[in-house]
Amino acid sequence: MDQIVHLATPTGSRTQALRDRARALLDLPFNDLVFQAQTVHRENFDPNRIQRSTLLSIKTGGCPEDCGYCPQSARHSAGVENEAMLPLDEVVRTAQAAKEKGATRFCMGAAWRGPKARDLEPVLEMVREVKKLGLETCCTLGMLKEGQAEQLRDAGLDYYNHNLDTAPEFYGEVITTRDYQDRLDTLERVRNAGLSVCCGGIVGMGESRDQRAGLIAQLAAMDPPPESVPINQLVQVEGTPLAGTEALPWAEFVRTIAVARILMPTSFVRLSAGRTQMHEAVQALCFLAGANSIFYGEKLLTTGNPEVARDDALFAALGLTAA
Ligand code: SAM
Ligand code: DTB
Ligand code: SF4
Repeated sequence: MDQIVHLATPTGSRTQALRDRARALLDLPFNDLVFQAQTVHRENFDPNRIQRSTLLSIKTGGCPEDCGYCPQSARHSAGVENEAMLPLDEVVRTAQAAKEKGATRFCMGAAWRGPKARDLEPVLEMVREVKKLGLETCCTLGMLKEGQAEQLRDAGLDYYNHNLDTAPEFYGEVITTRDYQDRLDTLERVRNAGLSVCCGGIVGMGESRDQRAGLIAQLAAMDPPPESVPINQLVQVEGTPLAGTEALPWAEFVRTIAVARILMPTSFVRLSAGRTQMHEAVQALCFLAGANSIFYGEKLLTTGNPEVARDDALFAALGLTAA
C-alpha cells in the first residue's frame, strides 16, 4: 500500500515557527530581503530562466461557491455568464497555439465546486490530448473526491492546482462555502496520487502582513512543499465583494514573493494574476526576488493578462529566457 502523506495542520508548531520566520523576513529592510531571496534563488535555479504556463478556462462561470474575489461565482454580479464546457477540439487548438508561442505547461480551469463523475470524463480526454502535444498538463477543477486524482493522473495529468488562497484565520472573511480543511484534504489526495502540486494564494484582499506570513507558512509547511507556488495579486472585478479593497503597495507584493522564495527554495514561485495592473519594473523586481514562472498568454481565466509581444519584449529587456 502507498504510504499516506499527511500535510501539516494549520496550527502545528512547525507551521507556527515558519510563520514567525516569514513574518521576520517580511519585516526586513527591502534590500536585505530581496538580496537574501536572490541568493537563495541562485543556489537552486538559473536566475535568468522563467517557466511559462498558459491558462484556459474550459468551463466558465455559474459557480455555486462564494469566493469573494472571483468573477465566476453565480452569487456575484460580475457579468461573467455561465457557459457550457468547451469542446475538445477547441481546447487542443488553444493548447497547440500556446505551445507554438513558447509555453511549456497548459492549465485547464473549471468554475466548479468540484467535478461530478460525468464532468470529469471530458476533462480526462482533454488531458490525454494536450499531453500528446508534448506539453505539461495542469488542471484546476475545485475539490476532488476519492479516486478522482488517480483518474486524472492515469490520463496523463502532471500538476493539479488548488490554492489555499490566504491565512487560515482570514479565510472565513473571503469564502464561506468550503473551509480550509476541505482544501487541505484535496491537496492531500493530489499528493497521495503522485501528482505534482500547484498551490498558492492571493494577496491584496485586505489581509494584514502577518496574514501574508500565515499564508506562506502554510504553503511551506506542506511536506513536501508544492512544486509550483502561484502568488496572485487580487484582480479587482466590479461586482465581486472584494472590488474596492485598498490596493496592496507594490513593495509588499515583492516582499511576499521574496519570502515565498526563501521558505520554499526549490519550488517554482509564479508571479501570477495581477501583472496587467503591475508596472514592468515591479515585475522585474519580482524576478529579482525569486519569481521564476508566469502565466503567459493574453487571458487568465476571465480577466486579461499582458500581451505575448509585451512579455517577449520584457524578457528581452531583462535578458530572460524561457525555461
Ligand atoms: N474553481 C476552482 C477552484 O476554486 O479551486 C478552480 C478555478 S479558481 C478560479 C482558481 C484560483 O484562481 C482561485 O483559487 C484563486 O486563487 C484564483 N483567482 C480567482 N479569481 C481571482 C482574482 N480575481 N484575482 C486573483 N486570483 C484569482
Ligand atoms: C492561480 O493561482 N491563478 C490562476 C490559476 N491559478 C488558475 C487564476 C487567476 C484567475 C484570475 C481571475 C480570472 O481571470 O478570472
Ligand atoms: Fe468557483 Fe473557483 Fe471562483 Fe471559487 S474561485 S467561485 S470555486 S470558480
